[in-house]
Amino acid sequence: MSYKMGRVELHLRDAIKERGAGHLTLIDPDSQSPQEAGGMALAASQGGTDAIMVGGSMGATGSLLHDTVAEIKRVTDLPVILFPASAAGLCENADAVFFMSLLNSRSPSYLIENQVLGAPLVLRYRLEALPMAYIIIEPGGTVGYVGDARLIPREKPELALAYALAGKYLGMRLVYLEAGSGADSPVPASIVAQVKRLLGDALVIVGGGIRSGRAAAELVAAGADLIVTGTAVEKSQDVASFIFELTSSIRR
Ligand code: 1GP
Repeated sequence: MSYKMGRVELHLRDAIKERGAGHLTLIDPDSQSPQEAGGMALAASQGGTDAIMVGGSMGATGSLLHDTVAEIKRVTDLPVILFPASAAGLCENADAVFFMSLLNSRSPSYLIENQVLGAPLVLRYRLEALPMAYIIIEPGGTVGYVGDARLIPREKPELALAYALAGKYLGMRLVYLEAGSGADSPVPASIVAQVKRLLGDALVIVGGGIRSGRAAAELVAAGADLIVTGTAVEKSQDVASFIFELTSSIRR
């Protein structure tokens, strides 16, 4: 039995089919006020981003999470996809959730326990669940530490490939290759290329340390379907122009 695609996944797949690749803007509720988050989301939508991801390794929970999502929904029509660090990263006013397992974690907590705690909430909140393999590659940053990941060495694409394939055989239609927020350099293009070649129609999401249109374009040329940027958006003085630089360099 496979789990059916919903509206948000179809929206992402349509964007990729039409334009070759998509862009996701990551907003961490812990980094600014809900009003500022709304301003970033509005500017990101003007720059052509395809959806807003909301989450963070620490502190992205409770009323701060809820109010951040509410403010983003108030100012844009873009889908809001939760990117939770645990079951506490769920809230009922988002559209969807990356329902993910951190496949190279040592901890049952990130492999399955939070998913078990979160699943009844996903159902109750009527969130669309996007089944995703989450794989952390060196350096991994905060999420690598918090998620107790056995980081994949950058020069070992075959290890990333084995994890991605395991995710595919488990029924996950998305795979997220993560270098860690603020990483010095993104996931190597050679890893992205090998994973995409083997995974075919699974969506390959790449994030961590992507700071320019050029870096994003290189990853898309290698096979990335969706590019995630968080830190560089937070630091940008002109979010709409920066997102436009990213989206125009990854699109056909
Ligand atoms: C983190 O991959 C995301 O989970 C985004 O990373 O903050 O480096 O853009 P950045």
